[in-house]
Amino acid sequence: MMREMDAAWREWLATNVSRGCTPESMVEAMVQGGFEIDAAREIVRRAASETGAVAAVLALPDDEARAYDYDACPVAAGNTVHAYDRDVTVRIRFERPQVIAFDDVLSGEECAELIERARHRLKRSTTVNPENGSEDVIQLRTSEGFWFQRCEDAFVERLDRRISELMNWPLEHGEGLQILHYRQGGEYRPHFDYFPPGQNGSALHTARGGQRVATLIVYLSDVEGGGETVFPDAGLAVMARQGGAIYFRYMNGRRQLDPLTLHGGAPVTSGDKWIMTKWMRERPYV
Ligand code: PD2
Ligand code: ZN
Repeated sequence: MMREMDAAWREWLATNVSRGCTPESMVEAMVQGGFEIDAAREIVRRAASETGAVAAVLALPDDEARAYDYDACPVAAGNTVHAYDRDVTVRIRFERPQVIAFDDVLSGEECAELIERARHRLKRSTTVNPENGSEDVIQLRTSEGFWFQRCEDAFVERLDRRISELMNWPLEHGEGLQILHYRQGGEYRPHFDYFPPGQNGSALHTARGGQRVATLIVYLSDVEGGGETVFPDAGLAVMARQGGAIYFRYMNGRRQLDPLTLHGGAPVTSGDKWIMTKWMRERPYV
């Protein structure tokens, strides 16, 4: 029997459309995956021609979208969360998708120190190529980044420990903190932070630590114009505010992945934007 679109293929298509893959390469991959060539051409043509292509491809039928089980979020309940050496204020909790906005995760001095440490060590950001797992520079992600080693010194260790307690996920499951800088015009088009299952490239990245389960984006600067973190399918936007952060969780206890966590960094229209990202894995990241 010929293959038909399911949630995994929709997600694959959305990721590839958003990354700007050529229609021919997507059709070819789909044919290799068992689709009839005319069906594959029509699916790709429709996906690529629609405005807001990513959202359109991901618009799952209601019952499929509901299939993600929103089990209990590990982040502690309450108006403030005690995280290692700091009390962090909770601003907003959103249940579907699971998103939490915080104030004062970092002090102004800590934000400034991180920016100063990273400023001279930035490199153009890359994106995982879902076909082969390589790290590619693409137009859909126009920022520069720098990775710290986990707990590389006392300052970084304090932040790693605070963030681990805030996310209520083991320190050892965290990737090193990443600093990102966007200049005016910089953006990060909508994507998933998890590695799309069933894609060749994903296996390479999940070999160490397994799947990503949750993200914390900390804003190191205010942004004069634009630069909000957007969840297009949830109709949610979070403005960057120095020291504040946004948490979102996309893998539940059943290892399902939540497509509503599609998110992006809107274009910076004025000034620049600095963030720090922590990605947590399902297993120790060693
Ligand atoms: O800069 C952002 O707001 C942003 C948006 C989406 C960062 C990331 N994703 C990321 O680092 O994954
Ligand atoms: Zn992201």
